[in-house]
Amino acid sequence: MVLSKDFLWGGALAAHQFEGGVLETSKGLSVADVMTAGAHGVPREITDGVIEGKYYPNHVGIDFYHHYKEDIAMFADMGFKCFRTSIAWTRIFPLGDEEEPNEEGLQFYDDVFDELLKYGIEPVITLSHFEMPYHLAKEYGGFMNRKTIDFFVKFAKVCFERYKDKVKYWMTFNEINNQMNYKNDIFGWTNSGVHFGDYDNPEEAMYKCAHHTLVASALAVKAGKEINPDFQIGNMIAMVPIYPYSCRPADMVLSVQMMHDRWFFCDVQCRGHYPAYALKMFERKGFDINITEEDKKILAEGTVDYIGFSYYMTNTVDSTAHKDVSKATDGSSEYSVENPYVKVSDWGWAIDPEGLRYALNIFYERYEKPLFIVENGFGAIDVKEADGSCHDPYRIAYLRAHIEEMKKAVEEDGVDLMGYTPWGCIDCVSFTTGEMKKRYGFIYVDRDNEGHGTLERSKKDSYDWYKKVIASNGEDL
Ligand code: BGP
Repeated sequence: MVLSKDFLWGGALAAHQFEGGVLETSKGLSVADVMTAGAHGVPREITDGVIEGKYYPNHVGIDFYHHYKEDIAMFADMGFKCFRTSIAWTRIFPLGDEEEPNEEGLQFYDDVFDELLKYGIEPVITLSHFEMPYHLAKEYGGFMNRKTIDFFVKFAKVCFERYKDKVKYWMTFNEINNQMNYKNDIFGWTNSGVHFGDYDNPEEAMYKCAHHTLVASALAVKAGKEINPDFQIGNMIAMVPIYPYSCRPADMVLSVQMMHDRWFFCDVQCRGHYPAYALKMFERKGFDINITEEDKKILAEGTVDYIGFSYYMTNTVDSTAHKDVSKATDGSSEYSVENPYVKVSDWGWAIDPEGLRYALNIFYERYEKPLFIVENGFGAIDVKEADGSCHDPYRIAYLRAHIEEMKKAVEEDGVDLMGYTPWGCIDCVSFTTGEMKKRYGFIYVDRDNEGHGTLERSKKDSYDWYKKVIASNGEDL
């Protein structure tokens, strides 16, 4: 058997994409809650927080808030060993700057974790998955303001204390490095509550913000370890490996430089200090990031135990290309070109299973820390047939091919891999489009973009397939 017997098979979601219960509970609005749904080719927009009379798919999501028992029973039936989700920051601190946490929100997650543990499913918890309280973004300027560090750390400590005997695996910020794509407003907004475009120098603003987020992450890791030394606290990186388009030396050098965007946050979170290429770049560009001696100490003391990462696709760069990418959501850069050797999904995301093996290798070579694939999957327009079935062979093919490559990384390359949680294990609202239409689940949920549907859950073909994969610990694909 290639994978260890305690390998963490499961699925992943995020509170703002599936819980619902946004308006009729004591939850406050998050930065994600004030974003409109886009559509194929139409980007999401960030509103001024006035949401009355408009329909936002994520306000209802798939109403996990009221269906969690039913959904967790299905996860258990599939054999999940773990389930990754986030604690909505705004359920615990609706505005973000309150003195006391909100008991109703805390109780909801107690109930969810108890239900998971009843079936022996380990919760894997992201503290912030694009869910900063809107109030902190609006009134404090999100992570541009050092005060937000304190608000986040307080939230983290409340969660660690409350759930210290129920949750062992944590992550601080989801896809913390997304904001590197500061030209597309939705990434700065969801990661840090900031419109980088409003600043004279958006890139410098992004790095300032990044620094505060990194300090917040390190302080949370330190606090968590003090509360329970057995906690395993990781980071979460969006890994879209960059290939050189050709063996032209300039393409190779460009790909290495562009990979710095993938490594920047991870280097600090794993090594505890800023890498040389970043310090040099700050100096070269004259960026004043205000990294204090105290900050350096915190970063050194708050390194992560493991690396969680998402992997959906790779990206290819050509040093002679140049295009506008201010609305790109497919990890592409101004030098991106099509890779002639891979196919793409309906959303233009390159389907590249070997890229996952490559990603696992470059992470492990660089840090030698345990890795956890906390997102991977295939977004598609699924069709539910009249008899209730849903045939998704494309999803099975995608996941099968990725699991095969993941196993090679473990068996042949010696990578230390903790687990695998495919994204959107039950249908949910897409992050980049804000729609229901782009589905990832093993479980179909009857709900459309306009809010119609019974919310009834049903199994797709991939449901039984994944159940078999878990039962055989990845042997029967
Ligand atoms: C990641 C996010 C998730 C998620 C996933 C799929 O970037 O961490 O929140 O949704 O991508 O993206 P999408 O839903 O846009 O297809």
